[in-house]
Amino acid sequence: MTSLYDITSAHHGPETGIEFASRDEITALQTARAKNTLRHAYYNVPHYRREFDAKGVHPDDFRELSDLALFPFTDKNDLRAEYPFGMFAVGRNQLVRVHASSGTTGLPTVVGYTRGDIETWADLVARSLRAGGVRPGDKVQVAFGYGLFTGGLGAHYGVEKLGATAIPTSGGMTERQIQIIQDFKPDAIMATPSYMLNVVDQMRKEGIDPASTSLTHGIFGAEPWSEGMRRELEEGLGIEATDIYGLSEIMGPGVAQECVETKDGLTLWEDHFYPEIVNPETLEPVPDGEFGELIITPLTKEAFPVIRYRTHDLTRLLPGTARSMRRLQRISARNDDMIILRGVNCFPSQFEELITEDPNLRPRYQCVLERKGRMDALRLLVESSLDRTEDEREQSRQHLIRQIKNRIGISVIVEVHEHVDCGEGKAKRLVDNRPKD
Ligand code: DLL
Repeated sequence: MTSLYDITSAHHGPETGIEFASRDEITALQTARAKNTLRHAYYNVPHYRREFDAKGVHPDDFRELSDLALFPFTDKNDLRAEYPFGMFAVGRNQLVRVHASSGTTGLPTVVGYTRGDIETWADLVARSLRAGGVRPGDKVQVAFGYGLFTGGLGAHYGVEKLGATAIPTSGGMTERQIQIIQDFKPDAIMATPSYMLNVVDQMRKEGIDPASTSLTHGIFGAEPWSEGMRRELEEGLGIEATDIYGLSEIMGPGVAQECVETKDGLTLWEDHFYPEIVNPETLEPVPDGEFGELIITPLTKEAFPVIRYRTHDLTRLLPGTARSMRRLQRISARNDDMIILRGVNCFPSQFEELITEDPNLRPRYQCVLERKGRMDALRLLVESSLDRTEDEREQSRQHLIRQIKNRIGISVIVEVHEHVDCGEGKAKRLVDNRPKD
């Protein structure tokens, strides 16, 4: 069966082909594919038929990319309302896989893939791996969780598609991960950055120098991380570390990937995804270069087309560098993670940069929101580096309080602990213990 979206025969080799296409070529491809996607959603998903009709728009109203702004957004709640399979645009006999994302509250969102979708996904992860410096023939340890989460299986198919060897360790069981690294000698590893930090620390505990392993490349993502964390992982492991982005509702990992030669943000694979940045309050599109919420319309999805999906991820669009497609600045925050403390807005990731500046501290941390009397208070739990004295910890604690006050503008309670548990998959950075009223 040929794909619904076989509009070009663009090939995906480096230096040539679509990754280096001109803006005009990309725009033409996006326009044709967006039109198909709008039609596909309207004629095959009752939710979109209803929403477009209610808004008085029809796929024929779409002529150029800016017309996409006429169409309604899709949010997680729309997907939940159709739980589990109501948003699928193809019959069950065409569906070869489902994944689900748990989210923080409520029902999971369920996503589906045709054979064609799985092929496209594998292609894009293979392309991402190549951009991150992985080559055919390399061994790649996949330490993202395998299961309903898209990380493990999504990465796995991409590794195989690239012609590399997948080592599917999945997440967790850190001692076994380390044994496999020692024995199988992988060239690259894929994991959440916070989990990779666990692996590094465990190696040190076992007396293994993390820089002595066979690893040369790390592809990290699925959660926000900072330049400080990149330094920590690159220097600790002696590797090149790049950032991979994606979300299950759009596909999974491989929507955007940082190029190893520039490490300047993530190239968004624009032949398959159309990005917009909107003001998170007004939802009006803002120009490239301005910060806001990322909206994505996938352009080639068969089983699960979504229109203008609200990612809630905050970033901005930058011009292409290593590739001609536009880049996303590193995603350091989600608008639903925003902490408003006595009128000052901040995000957990802002603390990470400050924490990584202090060699006595590890970027393993958690923000706990509490109510003290009538006031909200923020307690920041941070882990200390191995073998630090009481004095060193106390100095670091006081220094961090001052830095947060000076650079972010809020007063927080800081506690330095020997161990802070943030989980083994995506790190849980924010715990809200305020009474619900
Ligand atoms: O996390 C897919 C993925 C797996 C991406 C492995 C990269 C690697 P979800 O579980 O649906 O999918 O979560 C998606 O995670 O909206 C972001 O808030 C966050 N996220 C993903 N990648 C990054 C990243 C996968 N590189 C949500 N930087 C997204 C910051 C990220 N946040």
